[in-house]
Amino acid sequence: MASDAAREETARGVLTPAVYDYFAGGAGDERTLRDNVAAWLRVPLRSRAGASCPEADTSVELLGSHLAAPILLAPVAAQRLLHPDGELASARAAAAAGTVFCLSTRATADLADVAAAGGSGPLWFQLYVRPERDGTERVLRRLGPAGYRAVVVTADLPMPGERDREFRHGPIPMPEGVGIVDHLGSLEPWFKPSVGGWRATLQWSDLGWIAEAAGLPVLVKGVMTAEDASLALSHGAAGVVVSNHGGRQLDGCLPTAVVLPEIVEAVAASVPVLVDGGIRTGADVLRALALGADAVLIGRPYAWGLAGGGQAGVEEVLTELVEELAEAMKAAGSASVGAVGSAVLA
Ligand code: FNR
Ligand code: LAC
Repeated sequence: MASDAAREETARGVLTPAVYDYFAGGAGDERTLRDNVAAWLRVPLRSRAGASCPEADTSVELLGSHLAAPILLAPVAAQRLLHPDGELASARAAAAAGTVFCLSTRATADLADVAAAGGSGPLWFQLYVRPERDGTERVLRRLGPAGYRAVVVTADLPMPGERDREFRHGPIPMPEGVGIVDHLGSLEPWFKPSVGGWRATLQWSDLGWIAEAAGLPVLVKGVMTAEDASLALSHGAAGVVVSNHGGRQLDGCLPTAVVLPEIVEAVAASVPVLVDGGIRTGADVLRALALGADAVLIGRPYAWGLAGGGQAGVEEVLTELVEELAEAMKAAGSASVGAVGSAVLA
């Protein structure tokens, strides 16, 4: 979006350097972080005469939910470092915009409080598997009764990547009364992004008991190859999220725009394929749809909106992106999301 850079600058002005670097940074020398954004621009679009498509409907059905647009809020940790309302504001903004808020395991608000704030809006929960299965199962069993509709298992963070920009600051102190929750009643008053603590030994076979404990569809996030997409499917995944964690894990790995087509080819006929990483404009969303994605997620763009303007700031980001997507669809001659196909691409 045209104002993404401006929002980032505003956020930078209100955040401490440690918090800004945590949200903005990536792994290594941040090649993948930069390339995620640049790669979408290398996917050329074909524009059609305007009169051929005067209106565009951005709405979609995704895993049983009707969404106003295929643009979801990605799981982003520790949102009260950005704004006092943190995840509650993001959940409200997503509900107002008619889309999904995916809550991180490493949140600063309990999953039930986020569900209460989000009202009837569709909520998903991102799972980091704790070292002990019992604690993970107890969290998973809370999701259905609280109103969550899907679990997103993040598979690309057995331990944090080499994030120099982030790690040089050390643990980040939380504001008074705020902490990282464990969704089981306790709080951690420091945010230690560099501490793993999650099960480095997550196995494909774990998807089975995760789905059973939650009683919800399970998506696997962090899929970057056709092989892993097929493995996820054969272990019962209801969808995959093509993601390199916003360039925060393996620096030098391919941008998501480049690997998306092979994953679409492998599994999109069977399950939804979502993608995130570097999506900044409605035209980027159109590119992802044309390459075969069912929906996209955004991370940093809404983090900057939250930092600068709370719930209204996140709503503004979503409204702008949906408007841009509608304009891009019309310019490319696609009246509906279902009509977006490879003919949109040059
Ligand atoms: C993330 N991401 C992330 N993913 C996840 O599964 N669980 C999490 O807790 C977090 N936390 C997190 C914190 C911060 C500060 C960032 C920037 C990212 C990754 C996120 O869901 C998503 O994959 C990327 O942010 C997408 O890339 P863009 O849109 O930020 O370029
Ligand atoms: C991160 C973790 C928390 O990217 O997902 O910082």
